[in-house]
Amino acid sequence: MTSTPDAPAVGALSGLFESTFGSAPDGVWQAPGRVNLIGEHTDYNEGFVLPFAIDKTAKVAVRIRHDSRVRLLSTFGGQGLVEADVDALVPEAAKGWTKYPLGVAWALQQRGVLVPGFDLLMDSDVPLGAGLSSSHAIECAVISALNELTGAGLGAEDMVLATQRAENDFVGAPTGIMDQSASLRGSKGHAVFLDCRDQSVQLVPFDAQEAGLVLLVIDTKVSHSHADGGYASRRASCELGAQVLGVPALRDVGIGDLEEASGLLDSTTFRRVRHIVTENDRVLQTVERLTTEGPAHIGRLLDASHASMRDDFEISCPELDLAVETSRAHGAIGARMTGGGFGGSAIALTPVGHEQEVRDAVVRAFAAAGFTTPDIFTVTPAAGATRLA
Ligand code: GAF
Repeated sequence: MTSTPDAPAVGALSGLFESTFGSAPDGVWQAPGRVNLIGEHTDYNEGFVLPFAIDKTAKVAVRIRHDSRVRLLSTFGGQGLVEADVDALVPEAAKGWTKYPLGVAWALQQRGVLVPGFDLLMDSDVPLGAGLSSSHAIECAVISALNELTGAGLGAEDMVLATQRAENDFVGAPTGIMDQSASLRGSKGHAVFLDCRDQSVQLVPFDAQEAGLVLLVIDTKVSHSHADGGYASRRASCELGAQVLGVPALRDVGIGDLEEASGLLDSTTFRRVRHIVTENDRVLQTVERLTTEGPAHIGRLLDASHASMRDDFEISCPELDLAVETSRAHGAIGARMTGGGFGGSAIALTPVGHEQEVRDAVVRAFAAAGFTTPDIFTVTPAAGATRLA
């Protein structure tokens, strides 16, 4: 066994696996959730994103079986032991968290990988439904395990595509490739600048602390699901926009093309397109500023990104807007909702000296508005998926 800083957690998970399934796991893998610094809904438009992996992870202990049975247990979710037959997996039939590991097994099969039965125990401290990609963390931990244990030998790019297939065609959420890429390809101290057209990655140093800042995550507790209609309808608008404008994807529309586009598109589709086009530009500007000047110089871009999602893409909600506005009013240098929207979390880039003031003000504002008390914590870029034992 490899010795890791997570050794107690790994030991506990292995012990529970052994007492549940009768013998030790073949190994333990973990994969992180993510925060997206900027670049929202640009991934499925073949554009640019800048997420990073966080130090909240899903962990799976897995043992390959010699038959086709799958036995799944998690430390949360209250589903108890769930059984399935790996040779009879049916898209959209699985319930709760088990659809993610079963979806990964199914997606590997679709690529021709022979997946035997397996026993799997999962634990996770990525908050569920908080827009921090808890589902992709599970999928990335599972694919890391099954990729190794089946000898499939997929590289990171192919694991990203397989987990996307699991989400799109097994779970039923028409998501892009950002979250898996952050979880599988993240690196401590860096944001992952991903070109979603060719999956090329540049790791961009992001050290808020060095700049006297903290990045606060404000989990609004408004839970969301990308299998609901809002995400799919935004994606459909983008596809319509690209079709009318005669481009393969909105990535191919520049800021200079927007004036002409406004005459060709209905007003809602135009605003959706304008968000994607300007957001791609903001990602490129953020990378440039992080590289040349540092995190203290990206606040205005975060603010503009939020305004664009609120007004043009219309994926914010009153709780996210309140978190962003209150953070800004109490000293944050930039704030925006992060992730797919319709709930989940906001981020606020805040000078260390204002951290407590922002936290207190947001909690007070939520109470005054009658909203559920938010959960507020700091994040820093952490390592991507790895084998722990
Ligand atoms: C969700 C999706 F899973 C991502 O692919 C991405 O589209 C994001 O919403 C919005 O940027 O997290």
